[in-house]
Amino acid sequence: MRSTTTPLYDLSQADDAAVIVEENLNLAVEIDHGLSADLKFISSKFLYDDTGSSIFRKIMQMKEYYPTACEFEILSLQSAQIIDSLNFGRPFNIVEFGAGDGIKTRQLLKKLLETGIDFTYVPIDISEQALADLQENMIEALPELKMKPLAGDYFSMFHAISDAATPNLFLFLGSNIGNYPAEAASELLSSFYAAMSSGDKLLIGFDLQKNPKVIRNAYDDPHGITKAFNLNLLTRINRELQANFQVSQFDFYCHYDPISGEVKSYLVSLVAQKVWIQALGKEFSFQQNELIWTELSQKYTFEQINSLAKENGFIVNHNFLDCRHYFTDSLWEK
Ligand code: AVI
Repeated sequence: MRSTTTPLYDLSQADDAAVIVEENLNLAVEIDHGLSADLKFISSKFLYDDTGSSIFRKIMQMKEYYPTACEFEILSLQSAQIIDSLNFGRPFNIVEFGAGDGIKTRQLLKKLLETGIDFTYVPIDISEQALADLQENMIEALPELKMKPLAGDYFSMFHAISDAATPNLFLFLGSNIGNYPAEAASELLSSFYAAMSSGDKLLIGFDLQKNPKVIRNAYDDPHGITKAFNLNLLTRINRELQANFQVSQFDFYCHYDPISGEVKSYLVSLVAQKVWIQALGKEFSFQQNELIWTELSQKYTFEQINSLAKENGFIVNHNFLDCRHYFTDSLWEK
């Protein structure tokens, strides 16, 4: 029901909003923008609150969601070859963007420790909690690992790591790049490039185009886990922005287009409805069957990977592949 009290965030008076937790202000501004658009959207970065992160861990365990198993295989079976290709010849940093639970990365780190190479692991994540959990797990599994976790968003972390004296291997795994629309993906890659020194490397995960049914099943999963992952966005907005989305009045739809390589995920309004967001002091109308676009998961060809590297100034050293050739961890050099 519509409330008559004042909104928590008057976005026209953004300076007065300084007391608001910055993260919630970002959420408020972006939700306002996305739900006011002709084709409504919510950025996929908001999928990862604590509940969303835990649902995502379940997604990664589903047999239909092959990217995790493929990348785990690459990092388990080919870590020696990856290490050989680094060739830094002196101590270096492994800087991981969006480290998550670090289970896949651990395979590479373990091998490096076994070979006695001197390196420091620098995981970067926006969530302090995720970093604390990661640190605890890593210390337990690899007690001798040198680790310097950094909490913050990628862009604000670049200055903290640009120490030209120590070579860096950047890790951007899990096909996270696929969640960025083309222009934003290029912008991120060029920021990586700018933060790197000549000879630094980037190991970046790309999900490859393959039989469309395999891709469709990974997202339109029969367990409803990906649906829950998407619906949780509405629960999050209800909680953090004091909204009254009736979650049961929304469904999930996703679609893979093998021509463009895009998986697009949506929430679907099952009925004509109005939703009040108290933090914005605004009501939003949804028509029956109206969509909210929630995520892009781009699938790539090798030609696209090579041109992305080239356009952003990188040289492709090697594409490490899983046995089914579903996924590649591509090693790039500045
Ligand atoms: C994190 N990211 C690469 C995943 C993907 O495949 O786009 C997130 C995800 N969404 C639904 N399933 C998994």
